[in-house]
Amino acid sequence: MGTEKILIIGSNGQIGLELAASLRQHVGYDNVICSDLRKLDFQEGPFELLDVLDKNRFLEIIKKHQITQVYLLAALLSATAEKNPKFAWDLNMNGLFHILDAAKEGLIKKVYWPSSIAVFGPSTPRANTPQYTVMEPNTIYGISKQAGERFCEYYHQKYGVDVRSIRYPGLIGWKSAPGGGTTDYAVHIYHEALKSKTYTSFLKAGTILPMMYMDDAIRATISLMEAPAELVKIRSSYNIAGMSFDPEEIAASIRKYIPEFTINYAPDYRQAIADSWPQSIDDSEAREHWGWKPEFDLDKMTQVMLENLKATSSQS
Ligand code: NAD
Ligand code: AKB
Repeated sequence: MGTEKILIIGSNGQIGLELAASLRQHVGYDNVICSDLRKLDFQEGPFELLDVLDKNRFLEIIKKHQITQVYLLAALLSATAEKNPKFAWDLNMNGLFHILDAAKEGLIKKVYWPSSIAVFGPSTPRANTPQYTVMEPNTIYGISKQAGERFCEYYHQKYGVDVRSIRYPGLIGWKSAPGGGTTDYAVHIYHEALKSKTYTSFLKAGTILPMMYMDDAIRATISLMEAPAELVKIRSSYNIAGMSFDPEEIAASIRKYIPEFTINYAPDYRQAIADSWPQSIDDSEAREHWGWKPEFDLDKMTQVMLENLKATSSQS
């Protein structure tokens, strides 16, 4: 990957901030260009303002920096997308088309685009959900991810585009604030555990969802992007798994470090979204094809999350 020039689109989000730091270590600081709708106060390194829906600006940036790879992270997540379905479809699909078309025209060599467990729906088997199964998503976010997967595979088969993708479960990290996702309760709970020792969950007790610590997700992403092309046998998107838990279990894990922590429940519209998703994921193909293996379980993640959030809040 030594001579690659990488553009991350949506680099200020939960994944982007961590991915940018890791990629800069892999390919060199100045070889990773971050881009987003706004510049952050603490933003360091090469950065461009970019709305991914502005195709001309995107083309200008890839030309200016001689970009070889694009990581497309700009999207509306599940909860936010339900509030504005038409815009969510526009952003999630047209952003992807701009990148895939540039790759089809030979302007960039490789594309990373994340899918989600949201591609599955209420008719999917919920336990140990296989790579290939019934997929009838009933959220606009899931529908856009499902369509995106089909287009990624189509562009690979018809035009030879080297596009790679992972169906992330709910991702949990301490470096950024929770976004507009249904699984984001599992990020927020750690912040509240430290701040007020109590948390009101918008998902009911017993709502088991697949989750993953951010470091594992970033490692999986870079490992898939660095894998030799012949090992990447799935060009829609790969299932990967880390852990599965419900709000009671994450609360119990937090109580190992903060014994007085309590959890309450006030389920809202996000409950229906969570109820349509799998509880656990079978990631055999990712393990077999490119050697995926998670490193974090729930308690290890809780320890790292609480330690780092505590250290960050004492600095501010
Ligand atoms: P996020 O909401 O934290 O970040 C998205 C970033 O995209 C933001 O910084 C936002 O400013 C930027 N953005 C929005 N519209 C844009 C536009 N028009 N042009 C340029 N930038 C724009 O999301 P995230 O959690 O970092 O997720 C990134 C990707 O990973 C998304 O495709 C999401 O669907 C996928 N994903 C995330 C998770 C998760 O748990 N975080 C799980 C599955 C899949
Ligand atoms: C969300 O909850 O929308 C995301 C996801 C699982 O795609 N975290």
